[in-house]
Amino acid sequence: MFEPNEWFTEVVEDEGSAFSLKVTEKLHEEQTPYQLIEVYATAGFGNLMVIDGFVMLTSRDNFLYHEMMSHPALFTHPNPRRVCIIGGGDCGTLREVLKHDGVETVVQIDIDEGVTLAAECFFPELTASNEDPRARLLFEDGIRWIQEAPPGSLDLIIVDSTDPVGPAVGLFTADFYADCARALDQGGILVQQSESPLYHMHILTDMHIAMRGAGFGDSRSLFFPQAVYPSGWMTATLAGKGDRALDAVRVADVRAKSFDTQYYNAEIHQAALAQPEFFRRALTAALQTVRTAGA
Ligand code: AG3
Repeated sequence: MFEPNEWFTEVVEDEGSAFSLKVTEKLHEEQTPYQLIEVYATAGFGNLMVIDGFVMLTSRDNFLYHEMMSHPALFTHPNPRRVCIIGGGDCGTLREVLKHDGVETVVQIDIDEGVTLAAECFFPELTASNEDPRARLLFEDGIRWIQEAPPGSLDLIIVDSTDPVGPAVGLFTADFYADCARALDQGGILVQQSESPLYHMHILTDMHIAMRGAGFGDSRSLFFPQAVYPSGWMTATLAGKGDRALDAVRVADVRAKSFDTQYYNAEIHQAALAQPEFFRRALTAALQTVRTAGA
């Protein structure tokens, strides 16, 4: 049973590490058909949402993740109009996407309506844009939705999921990326949360290999801090359909943007593209293996 003024801890057994937040109250607990959702009030980070024991977001620092999951891709694509978010039920990514005036439609497909209902209650600042007429919220299987999407019907697909365990496993597969590539128009971009470069290098290399194998011409990871996720360091990985390089940031448009951000700007975007040496080596070696095997 939960006692006030205890610590919520997410343990990463394999790495021998843990991250804790002091909690003052348990606000919500619900076992949905898909997962266990919990919400706590914390002493220093505002509200905390936890799914199946994993930290999803806090009021205090979710801006880092949600801005980096949305703006880099939106400011790389030359003219993103039709956007789809797979997962993202807390609506933080959706809010950032809707800040772009050029975006005409955003369909969000999260399998679990419980996440959005909890966000409406405990993170109302994230769901405040949900009534925007450009937004459509669906609660169904995002993998099937992408399979059924008309070819070339999207400019940007954002995969804002949990870790690759449970309902999200199918979102980290070559088959899913192939369906995304088909649903995207020429020049379309797929962006997916890709975990910690320090802890999950294998997830990152597998993801790049699978994205390229699915027909994406380029793939790039962006690095950013995220205090509340394992290791405190996070990545988002972009895959591009077509020839446009994914480091071609629309810098002038970022500088002229009509909305506020808390983290993202042109310098952050360009800096986030810089690859640490260990990452570059591991990725080069992994992609080399695939080329050799394919030759
Ligand atoms: N999506 C990323 C979850 C990864 C966190 N992993 C963990 N705590 N082990 C979160 C959804 C926010 N929109």
